[in-house]
Amino acid sequence: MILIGENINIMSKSLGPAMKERNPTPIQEMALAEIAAGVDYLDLNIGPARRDGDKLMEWIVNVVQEVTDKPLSLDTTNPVAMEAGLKVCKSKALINSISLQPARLESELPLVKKYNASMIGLLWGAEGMPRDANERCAMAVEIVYRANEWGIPNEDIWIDPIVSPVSVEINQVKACIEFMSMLSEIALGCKSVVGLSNISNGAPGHLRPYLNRAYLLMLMKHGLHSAISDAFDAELINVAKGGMPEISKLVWGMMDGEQPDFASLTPKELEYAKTVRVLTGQSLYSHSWLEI
Ligand code: THG
Repeated sequence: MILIGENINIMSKSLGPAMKERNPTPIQEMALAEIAAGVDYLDLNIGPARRDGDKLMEWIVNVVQEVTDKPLSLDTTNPVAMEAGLKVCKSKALINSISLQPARLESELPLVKKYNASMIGLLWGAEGMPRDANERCAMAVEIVYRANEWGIPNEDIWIDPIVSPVSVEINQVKACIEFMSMLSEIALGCKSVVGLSNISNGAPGHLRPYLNRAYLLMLMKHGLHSAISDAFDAELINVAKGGMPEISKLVWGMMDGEQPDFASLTPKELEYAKTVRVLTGQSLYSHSWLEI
């Protein structure tokens, strides 16, 4: 499992202002802390970056590269900012992301080729978000076809099915799992990636890690290749690296229809089992799901 640290983003209360003021220290400290926590890539999320986005992306890539040579995932919807980052990126960059909107494909697929980058193919189409696993499959086939037309090989395409919050739409939560089980057959050699923390968006902060960890394990059952995730949840990192085999056995068993005897589970197993019931739609999400 490849982990992409999500923590350098313009929405962050401390790093957003540092980006605007061009203050490198907090960003470099965050980069080093994420790496110490065990991530493989750093996501640099500067948002839509409408004004001076190219200057900001060039600056932040350079600032991070002063302290590390870890590979970078460049996260912006501004194609001019994207190219400015690609120009100065020393390692093979991951472009986060390219969606199926015709204008985005035309402006960004050439950049993948020109800079020999990898790309996240975001399953977001002209009509917005896919509604189920089948629409995700159709979109994945389409984006791979379009990328191949530009000479981009499958191993450089990381498909992102778009994770939605469990508090919003359980059917979409299930659809991403189902899609992940189909991906290897429809897009041979492609990789997969999710924005894992999306699953717990809207949940109280202290409860978010439980959702993130259990959903990661569920996606891993179907061979998830990588996740953009919080670098500072040590248990999540452990799970991602295969460190909790007894918990994976429990979770994967439940996904195959096993019904564990809750009375015989350890407190840790119970956390995961209750969360899996919510994420599979067997119990309804509420902020108190762990207490029930
Ligand atoms: N797919 C792809 N890229 C993505 C996403 C995706 N990039 C953005 C996002 N989704 C993944 N990154 C984050 C980054 C931060 C948070 C969630 C997802 C987050 N941050 C806290 C918050 O907003 O409450 C803390 C912010 C802070 O540091 O102050 O939740 O799906 N390809």
